Amino acid sequence: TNLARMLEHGKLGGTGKMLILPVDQGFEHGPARSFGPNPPAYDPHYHFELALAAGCNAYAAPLGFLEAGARDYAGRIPLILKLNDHDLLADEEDPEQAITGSVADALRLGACAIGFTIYPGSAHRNAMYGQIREIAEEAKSVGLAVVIWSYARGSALSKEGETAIDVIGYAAQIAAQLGAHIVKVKLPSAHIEQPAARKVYESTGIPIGTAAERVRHVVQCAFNGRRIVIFSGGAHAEEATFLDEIRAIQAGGGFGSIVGRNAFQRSKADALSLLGKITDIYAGR
Ligand code: FBP
Repeated sequence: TNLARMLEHGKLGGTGKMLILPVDQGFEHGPARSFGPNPPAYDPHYHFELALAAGCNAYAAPLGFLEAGARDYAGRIPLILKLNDHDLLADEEDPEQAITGSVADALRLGACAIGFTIYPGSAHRNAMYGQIREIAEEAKSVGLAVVIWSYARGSALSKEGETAIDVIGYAAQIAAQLGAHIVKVKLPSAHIEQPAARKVYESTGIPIGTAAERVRHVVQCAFNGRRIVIFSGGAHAEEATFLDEIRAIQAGGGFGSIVGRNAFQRSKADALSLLGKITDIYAGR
């Protein structure tokens, strides 16, 4: 029911596609880097208003931001409570996340889902897999949907490897196997990181030449479309470039996008215009 609430809400409601506003960057990247380009975004209420005005399916944020808007916005938009977070204050080759909220918090805030980041490729990945296994069991037992941010990074991977097609496909599979209803990954490049995988991609001719083909392959890796795969927006980009990525996700059978910086780092008018264009692409208009 909670998954349906998200799929039915907003301007994409009923299309099977999703557009989610995630605002955990204040924690993940720091407040000035995140909100400095558009200072009204320091205010947690700004993001609720933006998600509502854009007609997003859901708004995802850590505990503090959701609590700061709970009184004014409760029940107006499906919420995803991010239950773990990572900061950039210490330089580390193998990142891990701190648990920053609970399933009880998600219920208290009326959220539809919990969100959790894993870092396949980090030396700490197995601890994160164990944490989400336990948390997902608890979340599902009370009817909450599970959204996994599956971000490959860590000393096992090159920088290029973090978005390599084999690695993103693998990250999507791991999140699906960990029980995610919604899997969130980065848009993959044509790079292949692992030699063993390269052999298979080359010998079987898996089509990965275009961005749309790579999206299709990642969806295939997450149970052939039986799990919802959405793609992250990434750092602030030119509108034309960004919309080309959205068209590739749509053409490749992706389920939508989770767009943070490309939304709240623009003025509200520009963000609403961009999110409107994204919505039109996913709605097939
Ligand atoms: P963006 O659209 O801003 O990329 O947001 C998506 C997101 O997953 C955020 O939830 C998260 O804070 C951020 O990306 C992580 O990005 P990075 O790769 O820089 O850690």
